[in-house]
Amino acid sequence: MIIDKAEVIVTSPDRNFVTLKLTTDDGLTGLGDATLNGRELSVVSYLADHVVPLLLGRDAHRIEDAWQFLYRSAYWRRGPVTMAAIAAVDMALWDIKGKAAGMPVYQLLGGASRSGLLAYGHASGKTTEELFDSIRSHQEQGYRAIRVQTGVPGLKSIYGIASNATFEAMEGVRYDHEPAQRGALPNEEDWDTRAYLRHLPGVFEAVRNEFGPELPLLHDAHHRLTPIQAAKLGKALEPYDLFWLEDVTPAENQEALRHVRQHTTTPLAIGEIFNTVWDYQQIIREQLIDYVRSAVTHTGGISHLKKVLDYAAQYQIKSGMHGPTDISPVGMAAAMHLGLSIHNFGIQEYMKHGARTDQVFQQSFTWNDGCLHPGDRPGLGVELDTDEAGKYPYVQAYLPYNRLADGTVHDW
Ligand code: KDG
Ligand code: MG
Repeated sequence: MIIDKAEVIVTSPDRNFVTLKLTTDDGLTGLGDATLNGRELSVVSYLADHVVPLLLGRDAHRIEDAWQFLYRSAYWRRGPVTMAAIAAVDMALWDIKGKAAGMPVYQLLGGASRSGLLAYGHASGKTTEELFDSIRSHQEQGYRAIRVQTGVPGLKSIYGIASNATFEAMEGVRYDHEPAQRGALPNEEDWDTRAYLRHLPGVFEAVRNEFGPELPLLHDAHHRLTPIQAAKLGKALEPYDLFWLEDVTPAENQEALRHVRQHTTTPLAIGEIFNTVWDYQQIIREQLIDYVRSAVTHTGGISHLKKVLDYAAQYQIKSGMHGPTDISPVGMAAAMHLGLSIHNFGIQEYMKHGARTDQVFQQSFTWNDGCLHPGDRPGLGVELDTDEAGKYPYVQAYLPYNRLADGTVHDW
């Protein structure tokens, strides 16, 4: 089973996606997601210019060997671009192996450890009333776990709050998701940590009063706090029994989590911007987190993220794989196969893709009673309609960034 074709496909149905498609000499195809939100074309070049020539003629069965070869032979290790490129190759090879075996990938990973994957969605509102409506609407769509993001009085526009899209292609469409806004420059948003810390506990109190004690609630602080601010927030939210508090501090300083941990029993989740097991080494060993947030797409694929999660399992740390809309349906399928098979599954993030995206990527997953299942088609269960994909060329897009009132750039 020799790889004799490798194509890098860029499409922008509702947003930009980068997909690697491998074809073997016996006609099997495999897909891998290489989407890096706001920096997509750097991965396209990494794959097309440097990886595709190395793949042609290789044995498609040798997944681990391909991974080690791409990681070690580059000499320059780690980093989001490298690891997204390797992830795409890894996913595509698992997809091919599944098709060759006539089995869904989760069977190759050891079989199902559960019947479905509890998933959480993103509710948000500028005001408490809007937030309640958004929570109710998510419950109507079947979600049984909800991330809560709220506006903060005095701040115009902050991470995670739905608004009406301004770019032409999605005029009037409400998004609760992760907009790399189409345009030549990133949007500027504002931030004030003290205002946020004053406001947030009251919002969670109101949500608990309205929706009761059972509903799992999550919140994402999106890297914006110092360790002591994060500790204060974790403590203040303890009465509202969060499922997790995510990305409280900028993730690159692993030691910061030790300070947070010493002060609060609110469960902590981190890792959506991590790329390898090395980023987790200390926080897993010292049990400073409760959930691993990595996406298959950004952490070297199924093979590498499984190693991270197996390591985490020794410390009772569970998965909470990243699943915003910037993970393509291929990356989501990979997460579902991995999540279904491992023992230490925690929860899966799930934001629905747009209708055009669902036409480009034909998928086989199911959504029942708040749970995802990848389906039983051989491989990952996703096929790419290249004609549909071709209708939507790449559009330049950037994630927003933050400035404080005095003009200082702040974590977004
Ligand atoms: O591209 C950036 C998004 O993936 C990120 O902002 C999403 O924080 C995120 C989340 O928890 O889904
Ligand atoms: Mg996040």
